[in-house]
Amino acid sequence: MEFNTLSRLIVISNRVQPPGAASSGAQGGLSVALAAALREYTGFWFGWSGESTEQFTGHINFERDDGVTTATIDLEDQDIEEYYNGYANRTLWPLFHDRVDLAEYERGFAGGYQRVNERFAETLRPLVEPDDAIWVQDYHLFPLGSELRKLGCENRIGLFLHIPWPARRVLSSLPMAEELVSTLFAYDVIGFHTDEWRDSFTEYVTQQLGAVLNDEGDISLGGRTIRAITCPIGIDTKEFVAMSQSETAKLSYRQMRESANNREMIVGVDRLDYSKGLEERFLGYERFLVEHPEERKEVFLLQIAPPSRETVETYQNIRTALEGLSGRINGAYADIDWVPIRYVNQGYRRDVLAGIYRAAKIGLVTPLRDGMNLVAKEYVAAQDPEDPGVLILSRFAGAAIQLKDAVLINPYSAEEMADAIASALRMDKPERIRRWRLLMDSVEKEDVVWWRQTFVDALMTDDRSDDSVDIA
Ligand code: ADQ
Repeated sequence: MEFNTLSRLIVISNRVQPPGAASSGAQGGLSVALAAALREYTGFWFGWSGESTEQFTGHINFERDDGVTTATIDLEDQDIEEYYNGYANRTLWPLFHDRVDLAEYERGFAGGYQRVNERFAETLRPLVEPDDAIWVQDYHLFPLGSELRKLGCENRIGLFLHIPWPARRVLSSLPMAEELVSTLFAYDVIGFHTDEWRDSFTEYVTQQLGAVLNDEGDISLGGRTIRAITCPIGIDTKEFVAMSQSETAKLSYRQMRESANNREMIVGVDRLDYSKGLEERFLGYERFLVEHPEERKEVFLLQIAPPSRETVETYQNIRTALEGLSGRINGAYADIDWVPIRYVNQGYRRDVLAGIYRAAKIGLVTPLRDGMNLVAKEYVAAQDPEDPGVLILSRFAGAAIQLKDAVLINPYSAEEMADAIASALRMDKPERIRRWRLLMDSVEKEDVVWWRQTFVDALMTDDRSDDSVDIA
């Protein structure tokens, strides 16, 4: 069955941020990408406002901003604590990034997570029309599809997971993991950034839940059949390239180059998060300084890391650790006219960021585990085609699958990182241009518009037999 006309697209994510604010500060990759995707369709973007209320009322606040309609609800403090700070950020996020040691298992978190998903479903349900396609985003809302089905929603419903899917053994440490994952069979399509995450999901549901994988690649369990697809997210490349040529970007480029004082700049831009490998990055850079004393004053690292999830203790710990580490490295190697690491904890406008990327000889993107990583793509898009910089990228970022022509490294190895920095600094212009062209081809071809279209096409195409789509 083909659905040729899409009446409306309803996107649902944990947090809805006014798209107009996207240019102004530290937006997560998801909100930047969704605002761009939503401008193309009628429909709306539903989710939490980020505000708290004394008692949940289900009141929806509609707004129209920068071509996108948003519909937001406020949550109670207890919801925020258990669902967002708790289950999403202290249980699922660390677990799905292979940090079983940091994952906290509290029944209260799981209860709050379920309650908020029910609240989302009950509030949203009256707004859904029969022809709407519903696109749920990320790990905060795994049970939402199943809650909507319980309320009689027969629409096409898809889920996109922005973070990795963990190995079966890792996921098995989560209490009630099987029940949680079973609810995903309420969706029609589930999207992942890479084949690795998709295959890991398929392995879990077939080996652990007894789901059946058929010849077409669809997966059946309990009378429901779903399709798991690989659909890597991209950036709004055209917009980012235009932004990197804007007056603001040119000014920030000039200011950076002046303040660099003829030194080469290495740049890192990440939310302050343990998955981004910032400690390992600082240690790899220190190793470079130790092994190449002659280059010390020729280069510096600018690390931009705005704080995120500050109410969660592990995030406070990583901040303290990085302050200590950058302080120690600067204390050990700085001179009166040179500081090896400039470490700043602020968000910047995206056009300012574009100018900073362009001024950097090296983009250093070294997560220990990352669903995709949009910073790597932004760095590529911001480069001067005549004289581009070099992207050093962790093998453990989903982006490494598409960006094979970056200098790929193992971020756990300080030696490998030091060698990569040294070779990137020495790389001649023809080789930089050759690599950059290949990277840019990928960033241009598989951009955010392509991502949205690929997912929505898969969501709207139903070629399964009729009896398999019955709602269980
Ligand atoms: P994030 O973990 O937030 O996203 P990422 O993909 O790198 O990671 O996106 C971060 C975004 O925030 C980028 O657009 C970047 O420009 C912006 N940003 C970071 N620091 C900033 C600063 N100081 N000022 C302004 N902007 C800043 C999650 C997953 C990723 C996945 C995305 C999208 O963890 O793996 O790529 O969703 O699916």
